Amino acid sequence: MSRRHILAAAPSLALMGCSRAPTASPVIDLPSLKSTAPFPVGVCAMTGHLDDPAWVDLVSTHFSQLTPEWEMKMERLVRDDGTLDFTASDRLADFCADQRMRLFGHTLIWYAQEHPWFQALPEDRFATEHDRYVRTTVERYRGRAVGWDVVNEPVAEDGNGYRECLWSRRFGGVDGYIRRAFDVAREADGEAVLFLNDYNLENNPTKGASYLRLVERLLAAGTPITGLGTQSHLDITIPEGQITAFMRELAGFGLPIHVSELDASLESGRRVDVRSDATRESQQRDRVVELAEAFMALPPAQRWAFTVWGARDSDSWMRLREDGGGPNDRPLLFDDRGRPKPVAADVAQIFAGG
Ligand code: 9MR
Repeated sequence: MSRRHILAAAPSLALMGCSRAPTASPVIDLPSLKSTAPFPVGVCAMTGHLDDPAWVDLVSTHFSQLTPEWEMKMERLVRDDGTLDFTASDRLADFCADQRMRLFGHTLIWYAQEHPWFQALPEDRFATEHDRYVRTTVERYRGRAVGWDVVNEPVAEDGNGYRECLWSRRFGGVDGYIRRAFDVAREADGEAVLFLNDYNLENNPTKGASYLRLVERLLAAGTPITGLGTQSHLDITIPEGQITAFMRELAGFGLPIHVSELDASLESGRRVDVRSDATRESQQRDRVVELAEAFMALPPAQRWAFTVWGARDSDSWMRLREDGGGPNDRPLLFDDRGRPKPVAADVAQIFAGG
């Protein structure tokens, strides 16, 4: 157990002493994360969550920013005839307004969402329709969405090079399609912070380096990237120091940084995993603590937001994954019943500057 674990666990042990008998999971008296942190604390959400009063209560207590987990993606917005359907994303935007939460737009152009309607377009309409999609979506939420993941996940899975996709093929490679999406988004909203977002940047140093090189090149060419998103689906087995090292390099651009999708699976996806539950939980806490500390160590102006990819463990996309994750995974800060886990107390303490 690290020093941080012992400190963060202390209040819960004190509280346990007040109850009549120790229970299986100690009660943690978690302060409101959003009130504790000197930056917005985000969570992802789907419209289904809005009808769950326990989720609404938890989210309104602890979170000050919301990323639509699915409903603002191309696969949801674009109908078969190419028209756009904003009913679900509007509901999430309205929820944010009611709750006084910031709305974060996710995501405009993504290799994984090559909508069939776009695939079928004749070449001479492609650029116009691409621009129309980006412009219409960004303009709709202008003044409401504080930022956008303009391009998501451009770096190749193994970190060597960049993904080829519908967008890169039509717009002259990775630099071309990213530049185009950012230019249109900037024209559509002069205020929103525009992010290039990717994952495994801390987990895989090769991928982190490719991302940094891409950002450097795009900025040098005048691309209006004004924020850097690191998803942080953490691999809890990576060596200590790797997250910190990446965050320091990321900070070198001087741009706002968004930890945009934090979770930390306890499952490796391997057939045989001999780690005990206690070992996995300790690894998870250590890596999440390292990330939170590295984020806190950024210059205040660069701490744009710290977002977790789900409120309760039961809300996590990991539960549906077969290669890692799975039905027993517990990758988030709150358990299935919405009770804060020790890792949440660790994070709160770090955000409080302790
Ligand atoms: O968690 C999201 C899941 O519910 C969706 O089915 C999936 C496809 O739209 O996307 C998941 O979120 C991904 C995010 O948008 C981009 N980074 C990786 C996330 C997990 O796959």
